[in-house]
Amino acid sequence: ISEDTPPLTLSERSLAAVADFIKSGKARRIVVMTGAGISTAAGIPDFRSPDTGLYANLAALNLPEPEAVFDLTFFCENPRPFYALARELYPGARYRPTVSHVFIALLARKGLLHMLFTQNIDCLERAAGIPPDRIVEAHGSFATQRCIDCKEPFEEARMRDFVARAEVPRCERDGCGGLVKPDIVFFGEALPSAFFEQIGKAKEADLILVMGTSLQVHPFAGLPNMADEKVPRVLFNLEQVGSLGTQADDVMVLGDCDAGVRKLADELGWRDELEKTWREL
Ligand code: CNA
Repeated sequence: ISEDTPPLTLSERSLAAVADFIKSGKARRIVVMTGAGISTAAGIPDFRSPDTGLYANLAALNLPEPEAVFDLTFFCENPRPFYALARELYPGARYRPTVSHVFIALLARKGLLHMLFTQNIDCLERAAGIPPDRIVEAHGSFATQRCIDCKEPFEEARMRDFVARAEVPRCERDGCGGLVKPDIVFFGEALPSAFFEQIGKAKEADLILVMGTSLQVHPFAGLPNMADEKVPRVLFNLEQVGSLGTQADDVMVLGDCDAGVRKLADELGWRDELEKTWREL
């Protein structure tokens, strides 16, 4: 968008104007859309960042292409690469929510979070205290797992042991022996029904915050385009992504998302509360 195109809703394209919009009470249904970039500060690598992303570091696993690690057909033939990776991503005491997670929890605490759509499977949203009924885990999570053949659920404690040893668990139901897979969405699998049930929330947004995602995976990537064009959208990301930056009320906060969120918290007068909540988590 050219610099002289005036915004339709905000007073200007800046974080200060976004904060004014929230403080004025005009943003009561904030919808947040997140990806792996909000968890990198917790020590969990994303997929696509050059050098540090998981895809750049999968060479050792001899994959035909990096995405194969989340491909169901490939998993059935060779589940080992997935379980090598699962050890890195598995939720647990090892990882702590980031400032960005806690900012979303503050939105919920203040009654402003309409819905969080996350692509992450690390469960850090819940750990940050965001109420489960405000979270759509669009790509599932590591919270549950089952046999891919007979669908029998597999016990969590046993799963944790297998993942810690990077070993492949097999269904223990009599005579089955099928591969066990966490309920995260692989390429070629349908998204959880919650995604489709809640997708209307993205249309109802009066402010959209997109954080730490390359918006490469569909249908999630379409979410930021579902609200009216007059709805302000803020991107907190290292790089420009999707259609962000093409609408009159798009505010681009390029750089580290925790740093961007701290700036917004400053403008809102929430910074002390943000830091205190994060420290005490
Ligand atoms: P991605 O494709 O790896 O993109 C990450 C995006 O975040 C990129 O645009 C980066 O530039 C950006 N980014 C990285 N670090 C930061 C930072 N500190 N501040 C701001 N921006 C940053 O990941 P997506 O989530 O877009 O891709 C979807 C996949 C990734 C989902 O299916 C996830 O399940 C999967 N994934 C999840 C995790 C996790 O749960 N933490 C980790 C790795 C991959």
